[in-house]
Amino acid sequence: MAADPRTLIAERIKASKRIAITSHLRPDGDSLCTARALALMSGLLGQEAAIVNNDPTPLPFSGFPDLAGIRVGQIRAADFDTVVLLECADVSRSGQKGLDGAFKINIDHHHSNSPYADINWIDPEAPAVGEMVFELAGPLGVRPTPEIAENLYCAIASDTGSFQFTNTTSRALAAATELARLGASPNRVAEKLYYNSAPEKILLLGRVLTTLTTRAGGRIAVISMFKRDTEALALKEIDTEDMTTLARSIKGVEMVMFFKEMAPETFRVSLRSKGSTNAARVAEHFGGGGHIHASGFTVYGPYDRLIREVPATVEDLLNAAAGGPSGPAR
Ligand SMILES: [Mn+2]
Repeated sequence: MAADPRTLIAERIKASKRIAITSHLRPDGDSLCTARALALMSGLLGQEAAIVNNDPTPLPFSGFPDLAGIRVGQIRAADFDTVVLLECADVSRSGQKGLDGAFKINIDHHHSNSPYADINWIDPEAPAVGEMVFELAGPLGVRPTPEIAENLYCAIASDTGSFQFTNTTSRALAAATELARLGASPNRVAEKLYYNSAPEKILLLGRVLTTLTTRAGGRIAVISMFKRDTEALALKEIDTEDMTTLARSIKGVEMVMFFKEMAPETFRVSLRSKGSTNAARVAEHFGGGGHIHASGFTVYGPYDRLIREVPATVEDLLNAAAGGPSGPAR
């Protein structure tokens, strides 16, 4: 029987002096807060740990003082003994180019078909990579400080949508309980994650929600955002996920189509779906791609025409996938 990857990872980290931690392109709360927690844990062991991501930290995480030390750019492999990749199905997901000769540790809670690293720990049953790194505390011989615990809690809270998504398992809740015991404050994390918006963002949300229409008997919700809205509010960086979430909260909605004007007559369409409604298949029809519940594609032309034609095509695709116009199989 192969050795427990947690033991192997702990041994390698303890034997290292300088560790680089990176995560996937467009990093999320799970990968960012977990990277910070792991850096602090290895700091307790006396190591230098740097967090280096290819992409900048997005809102709301860019405002977290705890994550201010994250570097944006490329890892110089020669500067580190070990590179830890969080939630990267392959090296290219990290956007890091020079890692061929580096000793790599791959920690992921998504199915990954290429165990590309020197040590691979893939646990698709884990609710978040934050929960996995919490499991490393024992093998590493560190007791998480309140700051570490809060970062791990934040990772799990963010990846489970505040304990609402399907990955909200007893394992997620057990880790959250233990992390709260170690000093994480669920209220403080919720304030940072969800009660941290710029007023302009809420005004933009208002503008976007006035565009809401539904079709296919209420199964599809369509919202749009225009450049004039973001420009009028002088918003540089926009987090649109909760606009989608609000549209998706409508009873009976199975798919949200979000039209975002990128340039004149150029619209990026983000799709979010639930249940068996396949957003990836719809995106592929338009030359885009993604996952079953999150995908996107780009369309070109005048908005008035696109908003008539594209949702109608999507409705046809959903009906065809369901085997008829009566609705999808459950
Ligand atoms: Mn995750």
